[in-house]
Amino acid sequence: MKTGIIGLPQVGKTSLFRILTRTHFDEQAFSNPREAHIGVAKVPDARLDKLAALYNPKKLTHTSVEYVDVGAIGQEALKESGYIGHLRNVDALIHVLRAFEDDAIPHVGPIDPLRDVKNVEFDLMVSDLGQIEKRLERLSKDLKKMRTPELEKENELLIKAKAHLETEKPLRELEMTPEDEKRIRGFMFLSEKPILYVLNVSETTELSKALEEAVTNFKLNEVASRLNAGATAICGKVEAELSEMPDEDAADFLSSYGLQESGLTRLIRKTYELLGLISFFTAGEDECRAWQIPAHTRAQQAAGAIHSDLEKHFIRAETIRWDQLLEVGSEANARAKGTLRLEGKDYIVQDGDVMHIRHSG
Ligand SMILES: Nc1nc2c(ncn2[C@@H]2O[C@H](COP(=O)(O)OP(=O)(O)OP(=O)(O)O)[C@@H](O)[C@H]2O)c(=O)[nH]1
Ligand SMILES: [Mg+2]
Repeated sequence: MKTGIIGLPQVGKTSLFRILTRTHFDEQAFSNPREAHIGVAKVPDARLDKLAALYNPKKLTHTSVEYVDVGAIGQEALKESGYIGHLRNVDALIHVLRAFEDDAIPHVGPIDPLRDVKNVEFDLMVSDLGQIEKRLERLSKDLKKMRTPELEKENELLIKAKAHLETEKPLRELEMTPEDEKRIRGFMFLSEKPILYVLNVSETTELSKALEEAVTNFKLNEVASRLNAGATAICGKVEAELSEMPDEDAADFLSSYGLQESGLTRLIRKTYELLGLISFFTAGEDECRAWQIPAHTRAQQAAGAIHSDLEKHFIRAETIRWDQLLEVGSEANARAKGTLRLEGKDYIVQDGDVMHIRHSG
């Protein structure tokens, strides 16, 4: 699962990418503005850390998400096949918005994140519209030669999508039947991808308050409440300093700003939600591990995330919520107390379940 980092020029996309993925490229790698940077971020999970404290495993494995940092967005960039190709391939978007004051870093006009949201959204929609028009032209030719039900349905769907875009609404706000969703997936439309608006705010002494109130203060509540959208705030400058510190110092540094966790942790967690992912755990002395699955996955498919054999030969999943397991101290105790559940293949796995898959063969 990949998340693309987009935004206007010089808003802090690459700085954010670097601290998210803790990648230390040499400057050379960043010299070509059209080159995409791809990196992986470990998904922090305090629940998994607590399980690890109980089991003291030889190995501890978190889940991860991939980020792609592309150059500044704009109608010109969106005409380049390399640029657009990178963006089409992501599953969700993070839109970084300039909200920090710094006269040394130029920005088009005054600081106005809501205006920037609208402008970039517009560019995404124009790009999708262009693609739809091309496909519709092709379809009208094909339909003259041969009318098949599938072509007609596609034609109908694209006409609907076009009308929707023409009212200046992104495709992520278009409600579709599951069949149409499947049909539209192949186009990888940009305005269809779930989006998280990230305000990059100035450093202040009362940063905790500033971050909490940023979405409201910069008037993003409305756009963030729309279908498949969300918003959060981060202070890139503070995060950059944090990422250079040893963990002990980081905790002190955070509390000096009145913060409990790094904005990065929050941002990665939000990305996870945006992608519609949840985690279940396997725990033991050898390894404690988080596994990522889409929300609403059945137990048998979830077992497949661990190994395809476990899915094939699935019998039952011994299941317990992570905090219940911590409370009783071991799976054996949980079994004795009756809190360890035996779930069948159709059980919908919940975020934070600890599972032990029983299988034949
Ligand atoms: N004051 C301040 N400056 C920042 C912040 N984040 C980034 N910058 C500065 O803004 C400039 C641009 O940062 P980048 O991270 O390269 O921005 P970008 O969005 O990747 O830029 P392009 O890829 O060129 O569009 C750099 O000089 C950064 O040091 C921030 O939170 N506060
Ligand atoms: Mg950049």
